[in-house]
Amino acid sequence: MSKIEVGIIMGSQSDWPTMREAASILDELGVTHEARIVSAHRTPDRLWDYGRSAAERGLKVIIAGAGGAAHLPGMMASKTRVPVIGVPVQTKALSGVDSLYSIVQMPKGYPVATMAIGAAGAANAGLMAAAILSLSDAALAARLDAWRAALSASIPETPADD
Ligand code: RP5
Repeated sequence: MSKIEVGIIMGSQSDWPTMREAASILDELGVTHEARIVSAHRTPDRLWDYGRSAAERGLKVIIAGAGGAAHLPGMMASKTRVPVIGVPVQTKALSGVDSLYSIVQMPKGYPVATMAIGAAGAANAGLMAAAILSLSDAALAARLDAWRAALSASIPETPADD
């Protein structure tokens, strides 16, 4: 079995409909990944164990999604040098602005690469992870180039009437 390169973690089962956008992009691009529920508040020991073992397990990128008081991406970045991409999950109460603010404003020393709120952010997290891995994987770089070219080709030049 090939080694898992990307860890997708999220604070709750309720984050999965958003975070599976990242998983689906990684599937399309043939990047090995795993998905785990790891809550900063409800399962702090699981967070610690995941962060402590991430590098030695060979993970190259971690995508971390959370909503509300979204401390998971930042805490994970504090625990491992594996690059962390943060996805602010959209919330009902504050539309995900709370999640964004909780993730984006990290103190100097422990960066989190923060994406847009919601599904687009999760998909872009998958693409960003693939771009990072492409730096040392020519076959993946070619697949990512083809994915990007196909997206461009799918955009019509002129708008259509309904
Ligand atoms: C956060 O609280 C999770 O990341 C989730 O976005 C939010 C709500 O969680 P649930 O109450 O739906 O489990 O920790």
